Amino acid sequence: MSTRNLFTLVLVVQPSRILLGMKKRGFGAGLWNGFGGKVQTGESIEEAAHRELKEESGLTVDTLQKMGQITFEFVGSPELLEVHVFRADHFNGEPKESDEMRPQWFQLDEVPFSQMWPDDTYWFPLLLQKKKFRGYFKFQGQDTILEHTLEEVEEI
Ligand code: 8OG
Repeated sequence: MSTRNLFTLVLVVQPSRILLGMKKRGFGAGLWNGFGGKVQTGESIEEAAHRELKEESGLTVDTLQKMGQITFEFVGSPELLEVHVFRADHFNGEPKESDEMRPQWFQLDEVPFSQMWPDDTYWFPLLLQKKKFRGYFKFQGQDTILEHTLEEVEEI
């Protein structure tokens, strides 16, 4: 039996730039990513997305758009990660460094894919075009994708 762990990921996108954070510790350390983490017992996925965004970037948002759902399998691990991806086009506050993340704006044509999770190359373009998607990636370690599927969907 495999267990499923729910995670959130929020990308703050403006007309010409995107906010990413350099992950300072833990899973994905050394990589640029959106803001997110594990959904806790008793909270909804969307509540978790707001909470993690605030904790890691200092920002709050009024509206999160559901953009995608990605399932990750890591060879040798019985756990599946189910990551719920959101996009926010407006935010309140100023990006602020946290224990976990150092935020930085990137121009949309300068997204640092070589320092991001390798699957991001596949689905980021959809997110930036406001296309909804569903994906599956099978990893060997943190660098190698053995298999993947990715489809655009009407509703997520
Ligand atoms: O709580 P923690 O920071 O460890 O949560 C992991 C975060 O990383 C969470 O926001 C989900 C996100 N994440 C993965 N895998 C991948 C991935 O392959 N690409 C991106 N962009 N984010 C990922 O867990």
